Amino acid sequence: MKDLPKEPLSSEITPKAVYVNRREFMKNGALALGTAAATGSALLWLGGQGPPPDVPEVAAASADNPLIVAGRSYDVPDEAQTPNRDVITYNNYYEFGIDKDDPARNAHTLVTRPWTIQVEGLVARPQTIDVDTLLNWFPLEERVYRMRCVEAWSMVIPWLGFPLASLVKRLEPMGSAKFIEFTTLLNPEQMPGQRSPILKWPYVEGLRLDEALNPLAFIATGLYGSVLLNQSGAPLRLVTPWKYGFKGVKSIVKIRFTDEQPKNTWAIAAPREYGFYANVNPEVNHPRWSQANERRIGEFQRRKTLPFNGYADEVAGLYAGMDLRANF
Ligand SMILES: Nc1nc2c(c(=O)[nH]1)N[C@H]1C(S)=C(S)[C@@H](COP(=O)(O)O)O[C@H]1N2
Ligand SMILES: [Mo]
Repeated sequence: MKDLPKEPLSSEITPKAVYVNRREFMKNGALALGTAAATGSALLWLGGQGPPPDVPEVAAASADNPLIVAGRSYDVPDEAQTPNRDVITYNNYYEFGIDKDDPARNAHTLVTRPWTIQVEGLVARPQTIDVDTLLNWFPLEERVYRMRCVEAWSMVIPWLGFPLASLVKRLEPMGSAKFIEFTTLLNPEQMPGQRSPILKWPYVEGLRLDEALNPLAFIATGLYGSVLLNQSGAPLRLVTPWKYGFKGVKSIVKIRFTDEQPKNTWAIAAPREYGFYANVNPEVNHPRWSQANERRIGEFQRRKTLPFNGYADEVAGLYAGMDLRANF
C-alpha cells in the first residue's frame, strides 16, 4: 500500500460515471424542479441554490421535550462528542444531494407523518406498523457511539433510540431467516436525488441476523436529546457503530427477513469498493484511499482508525474464522 491518499475528495466517493456527469445531473435536477413546481411543492434542488441550513438549538430535556430517556447504556467517555451543528449539517443522504450540506438544506421536503414500516419475508406475521405504534413499544435510551464513514471522516454522536434486537424479537422472524434487509422510502417527489440515477433507488442495506441481534445494533429515533431531523434519517434509521456509516440506512419504510444475503446499495454501485459486511478495518484500504486513519470532525490531528471502530470486544466474535479481506 503506497501513497494512498488519506481521504478521498468528495468527487471520488460517487461512482465516477456519475460524477463525470454531474453537469448532466444538475440539468436533470433543474428539469425535475420544473416538475416539482408543477405539483406545487416548494422543492429546493441540489447544489447550493437553497438558503443556508436553519440549525435548531439543541433541545434540553424538559417538560416540552417529549423524549423520555431510560438511561445511557454506551459511552465514549474519553472522546468529545461532535457538536450538534456538525452532526446535523454535515451529512450523507444522497436522496437529497451529494454534497455534505445538501441534506440539511433539502431534506425539509421529506414528510415523516404519517409513516409506516412494512414487515415482510420470513416472519411469523407480515404486517404494516404505524411508526408511532412502533415507537411506543420500546423505552428510549441514549447511546454515545463513534461513527466512521467509509470516506475516512468520523464523529461521536449521542443517539436516542432502542436496540435493534428488541425490534427483531418483537417481529418474530422464522428460524429460516438468516438476514434482515432495510429499505429507505422511495419517493422522488419528496427526495429530489431519486430523480437521478446516482444510486439504485430505493437505498437498501442489510445485516446478518446475528449481527442484528448484537446488543450494539441500534435503531435511532433521535440525537442530542431531540427527535431526528430529516437529514439524519427521520423518523428512524439504523446505527451499527462497528461498521462504516453507509450501513446506517435512513428513513426506513420496510424490513424484510430473508435467507439470502441482501444486495446493499453501495455494493451494487461499486462492488470492488464496497461490500456487504463493511466492518471498519484499518488494515483493509479502500482501493482509492487509506483506511488506516480518519479525520474526526472538529479535530485537527488525524486519528488512528480502530479495528471494528473500537468495538472489537463486542463484535469480533461474530466474524471468527472469516477472511475479513475477502468479506470487506
Ligand atoms: N437512505 C440513505 N441512507 C444513508 C445514506 C444515503 O445516502 N441514503 N448515506 C449513508 C452514509 S454513506 C453515511 S456515512 C451515513 C451518514 O449519516 P449521518 O448523515 O447521519 O452522519 O448515512 C448512511 N445512510
Ligand atoms: Mo458514509
